[in-house]
Amino acid sequence: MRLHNYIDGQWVEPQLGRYEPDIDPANGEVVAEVPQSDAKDTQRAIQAAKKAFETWRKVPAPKRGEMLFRVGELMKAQKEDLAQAMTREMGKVVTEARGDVQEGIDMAFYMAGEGRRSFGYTTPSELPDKFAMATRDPIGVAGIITPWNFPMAIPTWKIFPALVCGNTVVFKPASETPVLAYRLVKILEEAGIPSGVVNLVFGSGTDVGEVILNDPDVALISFTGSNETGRHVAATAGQHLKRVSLELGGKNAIIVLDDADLELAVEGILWSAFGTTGQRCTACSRLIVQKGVYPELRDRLATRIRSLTLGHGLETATDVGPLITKKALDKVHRYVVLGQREGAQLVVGGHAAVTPSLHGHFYEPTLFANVTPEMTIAQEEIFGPVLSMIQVEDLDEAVRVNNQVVYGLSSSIFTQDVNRVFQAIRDLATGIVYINAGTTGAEIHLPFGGTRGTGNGHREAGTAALDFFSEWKAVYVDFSGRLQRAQIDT
Ligand code: UN1
Repeated sequence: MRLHNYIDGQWVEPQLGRYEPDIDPANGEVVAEVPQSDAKDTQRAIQAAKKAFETWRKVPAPKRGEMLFRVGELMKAQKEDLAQAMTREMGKVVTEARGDVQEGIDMAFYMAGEGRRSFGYTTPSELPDKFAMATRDPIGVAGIITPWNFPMAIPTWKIFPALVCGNTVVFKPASETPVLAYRLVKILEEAGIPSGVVNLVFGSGTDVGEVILNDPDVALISFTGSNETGRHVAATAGQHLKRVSLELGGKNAIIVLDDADLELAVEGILWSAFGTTGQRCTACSRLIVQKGVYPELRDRLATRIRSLTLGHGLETATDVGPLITKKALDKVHRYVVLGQREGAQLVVGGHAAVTPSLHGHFYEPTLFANVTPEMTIAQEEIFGPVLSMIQVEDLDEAVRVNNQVVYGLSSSIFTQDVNRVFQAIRDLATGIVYINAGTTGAEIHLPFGGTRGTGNGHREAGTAALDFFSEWKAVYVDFSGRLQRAQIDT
């Protein structure tokens, strides 16, 4: 299958006519051919979005919402097919791929409803015969730059609120997951989104991303990806005073206290650490354990990890799929080698998985014990199936360890003690906190995002997304028929 860009309502070839293969990471098969666009393609898309903004911003928000409702219906009808295409394209097991698509469906229906809400507020004026209100205004062209690990959910978190707020979109998906981006834009087209309102440009960060960041006609940038790229995005877009939302990953921890339900904790840990092969921003990569349960938890985890089945995500027996690329696999292994060199104890895993039936980028789910909070494997985001166990005395120390990383996306605590639960909620310095559940599984109607190195203070999803994708306008209506001076005529 050869994919095309979508510019001003037309499916078009990249002007240089260059294509790259999109590869199934579990078996190396070519899934699609992807356009390699350049600055000209990108500028055309930006100009189409700029032109469409003038009409789209005046379409009543409930009508914009109705289109998203149709998008949700279409996604629902194609859910299984989209999920299978996702597994083929980026490797996550199909049960999780279904969840990824479902997250997009949820976002479509939620944002469809925002078409009839998008609440502003009225407030009394300090002067008589004067009315005051604050409303949400559309902003302009939104540059949407998304990662490969949630190829459906993350684009929808950005594109749907952008649209319901009245902005138009230039969408540059990750090079690793073009098919899902293509399918999403096909659905938007089928749902009746007018020409130019959503534009899709495939290509590299240097050829396409840079143009989006630097073009003065792009007003907003919403980016999810690595910390390093995020800094570059912020610095570049900052030069142009663009509004920028960054979501840059995590080093998320699960805390297990002595009184925890260990069986439940083990389930939560396995799901959070090895689900999506550890390639979630919200994945758990640190386990902070109170000393009383440390040995038992380590042993129970080791047994369960050994029984996880690696394989193609479309096979029903598979628990853990491949990593996205060979480069990702090499990076994971470098961290594992470093962990051992720094003195951590390798309990399970620690190698690329080599079995005759697996030709993809598979890595054994890996558990380290005797990790100290300062070790590199306990500080840096690995983005793979590697879990590090740190022992602590009590909750105070657990919270300190949790908070001493540069990231602040999600955290979790397993305990039965309500007092310690509320202390944890207050003191864990992350944007998302789970009680008696793992670190993954955020729902779309709550704010998603993190503190410190995870981003730049914005939140996605929920009504927080509207705050990013709209501009507040304060409106004063004086019906006194005379000049009334605020702060003067008191
Ligand atoms: C991500 O990894 O970037 O909470 C997003 C979760 C999912 C979203 C993860 N709902 O794990």
